[in-house]
Amino acid sequence: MADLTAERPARTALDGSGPAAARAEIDGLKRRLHDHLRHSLGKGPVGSTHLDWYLALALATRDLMVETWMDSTRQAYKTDAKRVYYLSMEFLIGRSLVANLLATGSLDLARQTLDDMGLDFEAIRDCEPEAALGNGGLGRLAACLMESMTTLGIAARGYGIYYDYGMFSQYIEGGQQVEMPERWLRYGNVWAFDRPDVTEPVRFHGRTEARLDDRGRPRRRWVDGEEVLAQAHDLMVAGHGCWTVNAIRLWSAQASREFDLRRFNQGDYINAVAEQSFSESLSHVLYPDDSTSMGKALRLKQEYFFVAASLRDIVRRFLQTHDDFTRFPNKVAIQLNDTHPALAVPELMRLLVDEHGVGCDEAWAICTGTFAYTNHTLLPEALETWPVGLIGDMLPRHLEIIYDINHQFLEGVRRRAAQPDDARIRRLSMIDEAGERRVRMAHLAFVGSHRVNGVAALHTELMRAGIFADLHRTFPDRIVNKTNGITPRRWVQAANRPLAALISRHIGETWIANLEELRGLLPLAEDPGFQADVRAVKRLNKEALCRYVDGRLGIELDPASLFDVQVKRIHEYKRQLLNILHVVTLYLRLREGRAADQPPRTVILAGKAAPGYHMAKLIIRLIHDVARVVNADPLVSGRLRVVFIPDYNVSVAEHIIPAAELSQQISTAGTEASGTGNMKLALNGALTIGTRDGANVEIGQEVGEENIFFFGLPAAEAEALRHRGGHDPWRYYTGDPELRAVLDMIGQGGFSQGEPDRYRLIVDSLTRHGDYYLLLADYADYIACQDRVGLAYRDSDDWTRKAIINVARMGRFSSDVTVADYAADIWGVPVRTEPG
Ligand code: 26W
Repeated sequence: MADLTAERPARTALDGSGPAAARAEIDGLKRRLHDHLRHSLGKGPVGSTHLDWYLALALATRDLMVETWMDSTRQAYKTDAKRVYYLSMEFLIGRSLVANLLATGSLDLARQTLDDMGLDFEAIRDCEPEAALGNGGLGRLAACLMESMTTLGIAARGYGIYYDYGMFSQYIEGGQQVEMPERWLRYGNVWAFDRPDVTEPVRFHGRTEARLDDRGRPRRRWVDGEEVLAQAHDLMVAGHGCWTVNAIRLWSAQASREFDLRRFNQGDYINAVAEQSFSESLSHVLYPDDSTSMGKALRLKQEYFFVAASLRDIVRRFLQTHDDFTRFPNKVAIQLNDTHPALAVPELMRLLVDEHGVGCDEAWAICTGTFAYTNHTLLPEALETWPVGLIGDMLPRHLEIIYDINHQFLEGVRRRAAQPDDARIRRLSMIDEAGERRVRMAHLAFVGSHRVNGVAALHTELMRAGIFADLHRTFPDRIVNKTNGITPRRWVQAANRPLAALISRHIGETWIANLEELRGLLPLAEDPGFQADVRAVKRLNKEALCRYVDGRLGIELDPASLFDVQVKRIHEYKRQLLNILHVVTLYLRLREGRAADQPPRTVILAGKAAPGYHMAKLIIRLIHDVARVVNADPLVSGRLRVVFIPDYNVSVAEHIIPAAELSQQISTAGTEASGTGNMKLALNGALTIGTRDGANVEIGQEVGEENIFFFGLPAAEAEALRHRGGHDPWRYYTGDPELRAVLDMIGQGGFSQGEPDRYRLIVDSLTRHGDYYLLLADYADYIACQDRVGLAYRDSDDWTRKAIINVARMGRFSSDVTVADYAADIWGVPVRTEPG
């Protein structure tokens, strides 16, 4: 068999121009590393650590990107290109070294140079702290889209917050999640250019007053209150081949000078310093919750903080080359990543009307021509609303503007309506008047945008029929679909080197920038030689994961067993619990000798629970208790293992995903907006067991029903069962002896000896409290489907054939495709189709 780890030549190095040229490149990089070690880090080679070498290599790589960055910026100015601004509270970037080495074509060179110096590339790579500035799907999507925008040559910029503490680290103690803060910036950040000279003042509180402008027209303005400074930090993002480099500009909070002086002059030095650090605490920490909108004032403050700084930056850049705002929507597109930046709508209105003297109607046309909004969730508890009182106190002028916009909007609806319909007006309003009055951020974002998109076809359909039904009737062309995607650079080329090399050997290398070319693998699906190579790649990746798990957890896994993987945030709607019900079912069957036809299986789970989400944390504990009992039972040894890999993040995902064979995407149909892990896993050759939810539906359409394992109620039926009553979980419990045995074992302490009630809450939530996510309704079909999976796995040629078809048909889930669609349909910007 061919050498599967062999790497293709790179653009800049070791390109076959002979051993002398290769030598010269290696020597060149060595010199640059030593140079950085000495002049940037103040160290000599003796006694330098892995971290020092990481920093030196990262700096040398950064040097390769800076020139392109300057070029890209100059080019955008020269052509006055329309710019795309992606506003997101979260950018879940992960590590950057390997991604940037690949983009600059210097990964092979770096490896060989370090080898040559007797240094361990992997150990050095792993010194990089994780840029975990996000919770999960939404933040990771932002990172993938930024990479693809850059690859496609779009003049794009991300805007967000430079949190001191990103996502917490998850430790497991006694089977339970413990959260620890992670100071990811403790060694500085090589990839960020800190810009103490680029600051924007951001005001909070104060009051509004009437005034006359220079032409005597009545205006309002926002005065007094307190100011915080937003300071810029620029993270470079390289596109594939490093033909374009863009930046993500993240803001940190600094106490303002004016604020300092006022307090210090009052003579209270100590308290003044204390207050200073209070205002700087604004950007300290990412809210680690993606399940509920908690309504904390600090969160609202963060939202306005980064929106206000970003918009000032955007407007200033626009005014450098334009004298008035008429062409603003032709030159600026602003994408709102969920409602978290929705205050951008009233803020841009305020800047235009109050500060730049634009008329209200014109300003509104500019706003709606500029903004577009992406919705990422249908879960009612995750939809943001903020109390009117809180906004009025923190942002008094914005509340006035929101009321004005809402008034105009509802008046328009009334005028156009054949007959008045107060209930409809109440449903459309940006203000929820039931109980404490609250601003509905989704309505604000929707009305202020010219396009609103869902992130998978089913999700978009459900938006039109459900939460946005009334708005959709009012603006029938506004909601569009933009199915999510993932960047093949990080998720195959970097994470799965052996698979990338194998693919390139057969169809050349251009698939990396044009993922649809993977279809070229289809004829090979039947080829026994290729099947053997694909299997060998998977085996290699599984063995690597075994070493990783053994190294981190001291648990030995069997690389010959079926690697069954569910990795994502822990949430009831994602139904990790259903997975566990299957594990326990299989366990009981194995103990009773009733699963002889099933292959050995390793069930791998990973994911974080929001710190305040009790049920999710209890599920993590149950996973550990089940793992402990199952893994220790000699009766099932060699047949079933369960492992929870702690602290799931982008880097951990890069270890797990290439080794997965079965991808579990089992959310209750109608609850997962899209999912992107489903795409990563299928693209790496895992088969999916899933519900007809989110992008699973489209994955099924692409790979064909015979190459995916669907089960469970479809969204319409799930919805009908749930909301029109009729779901009687008790009936399933009493009617299915196997299910009953499983639930009894969990509920009566079978996995929690000494504390039989530990999982009472879980079992009761299913059997007695309505089983909101319909686990029991889907259980029997899920188990039957898992049985089919097990049998299918035993025919390893056919399984591999299916896996190849999955890989070959995943092209449309490249984030390049997603971005090209946003560019054409929402932003109105051209994309590059050829490199360079
Ligand atoms: C306000 C608290 C909060 C914070 C974040 C609520 C909800 C969120 C996000 C919308 C949760 C999220 O990450 N959604 C995920 O977005 C992905 C990218 O579009 C989708 O693939 C996932 O299906 C969706 O759950």
